[in-house]
Amino acid sequence: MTQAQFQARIDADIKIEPKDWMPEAYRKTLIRQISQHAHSEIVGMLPEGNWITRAPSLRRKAILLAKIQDEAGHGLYLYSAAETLGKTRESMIDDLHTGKAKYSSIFNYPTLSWADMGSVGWLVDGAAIMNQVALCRTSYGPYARAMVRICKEESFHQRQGYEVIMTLCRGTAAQKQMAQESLNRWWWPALMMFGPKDEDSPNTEQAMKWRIKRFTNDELRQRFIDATVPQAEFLGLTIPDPDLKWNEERQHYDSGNINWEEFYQVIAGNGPCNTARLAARQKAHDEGEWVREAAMAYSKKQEQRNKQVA
Ligand code: FAQ
Repeated sequence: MTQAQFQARIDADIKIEPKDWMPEAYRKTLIRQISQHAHSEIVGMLPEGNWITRAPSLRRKAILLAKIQDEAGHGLYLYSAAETLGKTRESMIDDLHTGKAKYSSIFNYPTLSWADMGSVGWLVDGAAIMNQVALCRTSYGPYARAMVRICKEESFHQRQGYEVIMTLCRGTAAQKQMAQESLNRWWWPALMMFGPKDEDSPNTEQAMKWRIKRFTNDELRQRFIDATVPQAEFLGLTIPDPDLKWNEERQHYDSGNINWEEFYQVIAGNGPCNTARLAARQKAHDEGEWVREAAMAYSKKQEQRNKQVA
């Protein structure tokens, strides 16, 4: 197949499957994006994991545990999708541990109060879904199919986060203040999740041509702002952006400038929790070695048995 024939398939919205011919750059872009996405799901378990022992009731603890387990599942579907492109899971995980591969900037911020469990669900899962609903129509089949299932779970996550915040907003003045303080800290990092401005995004143009991305970073960020502002108003919370204003002509909210210096510092490894997150991942990986060995030994034994039967 030629590059032109490949592009024609993409333009006709025919999904690309693992054994199909694809340009090397398409394969590389997908491995980069899907593995980064998988790492984000796995590292993303840490900020919430920090609150399992301190959830305020048994019901909240059960919900939080289930949500965090869902994120582990998302990571596994995504690693599997990336493996279909020819990269092994071990090498992806190595890239994460050595700092070669990125994961979402958002997970380098600390979770300081119970309200942060609400903000992570409402804003972080909310931003993730805005991006991921679009990815259900991405051009690579295994990635698109993984996203369908992930989105179903993420929408439950978003709602449970909103419900945590709503409960706090209907509580005492101190609880409402806790929700506001949390929104103040998470709003801007949530907007950064969508990536750099379109004009500064090196990968967007080609990814749009290949229909890996269906919308640009700025388009999705705008959608998120437009969807979230009325939710904050309903809660009686104030979004920490004095420049936020409905623009009648554009039929969108205008918003203030993102601190891009902060974003680039965080993705360069200098965010508040980067070192702690990677150390926690590395420790979990080292301590899980015996589990991997046992699982491999078991599957080898099964293989031998199957051969004997055959
Ligand atoms: N953080 O040219 P672009 C979740 C990097 S899942 C870190 O615009 P692209 C679920 C980018 O990789 C959240 N790095 O790049 C959950 C590139 O660097 P590289 C994760 C970022 O790929 C919830 C460079 O900057 N979601 O939250 C970020 O076209 C709650 C230039 O950027 C996904 O991964 C960032 N925010 O667009 C779990 C969705 N933004 O690789 C637990 C899939 C950009 O060239 C709890 N990914 N960079 O060295 C995507 O849609 C895209 O990859 C973008 C970035 C939109 C993230």
